[in-house]
Amino acid sequence: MSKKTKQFRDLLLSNNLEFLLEAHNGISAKIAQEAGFKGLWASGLAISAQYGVRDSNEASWTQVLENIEFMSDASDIPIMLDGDTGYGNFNNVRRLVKKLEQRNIAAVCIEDKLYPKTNSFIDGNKQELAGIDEFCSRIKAGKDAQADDDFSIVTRIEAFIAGWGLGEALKRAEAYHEAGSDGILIHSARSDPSEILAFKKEWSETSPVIVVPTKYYSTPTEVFEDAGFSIVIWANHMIRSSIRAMQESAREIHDSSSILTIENEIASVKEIFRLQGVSELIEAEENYLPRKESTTEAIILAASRGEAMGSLTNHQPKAMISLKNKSILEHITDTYRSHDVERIHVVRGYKKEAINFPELSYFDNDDYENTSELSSFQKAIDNVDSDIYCSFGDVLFKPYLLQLLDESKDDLAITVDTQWQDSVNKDRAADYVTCSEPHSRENYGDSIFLKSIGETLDADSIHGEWMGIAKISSKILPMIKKEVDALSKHEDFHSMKMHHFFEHLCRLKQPIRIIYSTGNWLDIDSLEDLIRANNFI
Ligand code: SPV
Ligand code: MG
Repeated sequence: MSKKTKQFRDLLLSNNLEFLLEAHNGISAKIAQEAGFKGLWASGLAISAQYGVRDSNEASWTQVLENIEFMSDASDIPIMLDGDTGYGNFNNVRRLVKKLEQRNIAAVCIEDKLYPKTNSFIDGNKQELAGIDEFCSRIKAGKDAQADDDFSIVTRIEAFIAGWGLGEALKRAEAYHEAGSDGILIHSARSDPSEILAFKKEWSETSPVIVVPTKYYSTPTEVFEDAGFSIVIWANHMIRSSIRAMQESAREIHDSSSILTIENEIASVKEIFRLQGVSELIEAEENYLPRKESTTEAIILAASRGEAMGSLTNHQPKAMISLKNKSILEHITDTYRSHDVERIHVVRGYKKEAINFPELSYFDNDDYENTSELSSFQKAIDNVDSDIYCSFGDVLFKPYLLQLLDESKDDLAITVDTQWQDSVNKDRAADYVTCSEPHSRENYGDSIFLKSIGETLDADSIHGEWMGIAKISSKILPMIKKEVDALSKHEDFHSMKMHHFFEHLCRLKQPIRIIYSTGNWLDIDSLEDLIRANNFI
């Protein structure tokens, strides 16, 4: 893309009618660009309004400069600053031009009034015009100061605003043109375009002419096109639309003491992030920040079909069912990644070809139809040597449960939900546990261990339900592998689940640390669970 000064020059000199939209800060500049505008008008009125001050040079010129620096950084299209009178005499204009060039501003428009100016629509006919010669000195000094030949200085004639008429406007245009002005902005406060059309007719093609139809807004755009104007500036419509939107939202929130009714009427927080370019920062962090990679790897057991999901699993395993535009499996891997787990292994079985994310590694349990969880687990641990988290392809959970497991420092720890009676698994197979102590406020800080686990424990001995999430240290992995191997010789191995294995470890007196928690996980076994999961995410 060519430099912004050249882009603006091209707009000014193009044979078509071009358009600038007002913007008054970084985000409005970006929004205007995204709408398709090829250039921006950094309006003095709008910039002072967003600061909450009057368009009478109450905001200092360096405050304006700071603001348009954000606009320039937030957009790729050229900006013409409404530079008011140039903020003083020739000396101020040349310093302004230098500072604008440093900030990649393509053009400035200066108007032939005196500092401090006020907005042309406030008592226009009382406004004093600059002397022609003095104003020409501002133009000349600005042109001499610019380092880039393509930087443009547009001069704005206020003769109509001040009630001087066409003759004065033309006289001034001629003088400004002679002084080096790159184009004329002819301003009018009439509600019809008669003044600007009369000017254009006389001025003809001497230099490009820009108009600001704020007051003669009902004039069809073809009129400007047919008259041969260079640029139309829609000068204040972004600030006006945002004011209206903010007033309505503020009133609604105040009157209803709630934000519920406007939630869907306003931009989402995600949209703010998009406009701010948050995704670019996330990518940059990947590039620049040192990785705090966890050495713990994850194993997700996802071999089974999940018949209870009906036709949703005709062509894919349950773990691939979509929830809010992402598969259940991706939600789980996102959880691991948010906990900085880089290496994630998935044990596939049913319709394994449906799971093929390139960033995951896979072990296949091809005999998934005749085997159960422990066989899948075996397929994975035989190939892993680091600390591992283990969970299931149908269990969603919050990352903080991984943190709790990390804090335990035990070689084997599992998370247990104390509110097993409220669990969705209440009337179906669930992994109930009896522990060395039930959960209670009194035993906070105690190390509590598993005593027994199974689907058929007596209700009065149940202390909770295993959530399906475990952490195993690499220290005991050789023992774990050996014990799974030993069990695999057993004739019931094909039907063994993870709870059978943990029960086996309890018998061997291997401590299994219990991490009590409540909620924050969800087992997806039925269509109702799927609906619940939608809310969980
Ligand atoms: C501005 O947008 O600040 C302008 C145009 O100078 S006007 O408000 O019409 O004077
Ligand atoms: Mg202005």
